[in-house]
Amino acid sequence: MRIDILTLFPEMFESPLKHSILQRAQDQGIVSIAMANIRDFTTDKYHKVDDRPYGGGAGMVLMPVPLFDCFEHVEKLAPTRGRVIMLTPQGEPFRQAKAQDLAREDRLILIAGRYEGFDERIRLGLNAEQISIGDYVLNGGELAAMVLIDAVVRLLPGALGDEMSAQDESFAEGLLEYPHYTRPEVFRDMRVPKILLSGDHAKIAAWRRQQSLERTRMWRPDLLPPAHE
Ligand code: 9D3
Repeated sequence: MRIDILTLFPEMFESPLKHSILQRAQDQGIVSIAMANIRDFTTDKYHKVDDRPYGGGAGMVLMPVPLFDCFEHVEKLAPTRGRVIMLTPQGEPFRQAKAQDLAREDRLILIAGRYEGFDERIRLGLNAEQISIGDYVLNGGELAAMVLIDAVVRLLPGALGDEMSAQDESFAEGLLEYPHYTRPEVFRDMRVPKILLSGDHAKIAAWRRQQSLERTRMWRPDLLPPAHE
């Protein structure tokens, strides 16, 4: 997969992409990630990328011209356009199913904004999808783009060890995880549940399943199908 990111803050992406799974996936050629700085496509003396909104109001709006020039440059860097995604607060809420859907693409072009928003003609002219990562206010789209990349890249074949990819099915299934324990057997008067030491794998599986259901009902009832009556 190739991922291009259009941003005003390419440096924000450096550290997250340099660690752990994301670095290894790039080293192994599973994904290649490139940043393009929207400001590099300005032609005026002040490298201006934002301007005041027509009709008035607070805040500034990302101008369409440098963004389109940046996009047209980036588009040509690979043979296919893939999916074009703007990170915006009014986008579709990002979920695991969307991550799985995006992981099947061979290219993504992500656009991270700043200021009050994008000039509407950016979305219309690029026919871009919009994604939000949740109902809280960020300072820009960069961290949202990184969240999306993190969730998608770990789903690419080979990005994780095989042992973990199987485990993921359980989250894709929509339940919270059962509790985990490791050594020591007693820590500050808290014991590891006896069943986990029993060696009875069928009983352990049943206990974990029941724990998953109980925790989901307690902490994330919204994940369960609506109860009848
Ligand atoms: C007062 C209106 N605000 C909209 C909620 C303005 C506004 C706030 C924050 C406009 C842009 C932003 C910057 N946020 C993002 O670019 C963003 C975001 C987010 O804030 N929350 C969740 N997902 C995302 S994806 C991009």
